[in-house]
Amino acid sequence: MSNLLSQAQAFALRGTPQLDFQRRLAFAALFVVLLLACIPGAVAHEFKAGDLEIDHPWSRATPPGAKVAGGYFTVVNKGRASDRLLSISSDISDKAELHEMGVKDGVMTMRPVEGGLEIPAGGKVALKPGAYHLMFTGLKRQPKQGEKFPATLTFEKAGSVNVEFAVEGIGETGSGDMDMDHAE
Ligand SMILES: [Cu+2]
Repeated sequence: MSNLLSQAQAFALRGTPQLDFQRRLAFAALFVVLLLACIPGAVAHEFKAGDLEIDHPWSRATPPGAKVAGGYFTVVNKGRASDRLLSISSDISDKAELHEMGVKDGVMTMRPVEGGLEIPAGGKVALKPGAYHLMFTGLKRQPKQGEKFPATLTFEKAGSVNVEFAVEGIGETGSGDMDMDHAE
């Protein structure tokens, strides 16, 4: 018995130097991958439509009874011509609008963007809280944290592309769209 134990110890000791730098690096990399996988939204997902790349569409969980939810993503235009985001649709809501934030009479307001949102050639546009964003209005159900819901984005040149919005935590940005006045 004690002989077996010492054999095991000897084996373990002999094994230790084999955990060389490369192997430690591999373990460290694996650890980082696992860590990222545990953080909601940290793993990016992207979609392509022609020269456009749509990075990490995400939304937020909403409180019970909420009628609107925001939608955010970044569009990168790798082409030589500008394009234009014209419309958005999703089964999760009656309508989806493109909004921009602005200050009117000292009050933050949101209003629909007229004529679509230009995505300049070689440029990128970020839809994010406090700036351009999508607003899913007339929610048919509440988006739940951790799920993904499908939506279709339609661009003037690149056409329609199906994407999935990853739903993140309810307090993901601090400044909620819910607090803002919607100018109709
Ligand atoms: Cu809005």
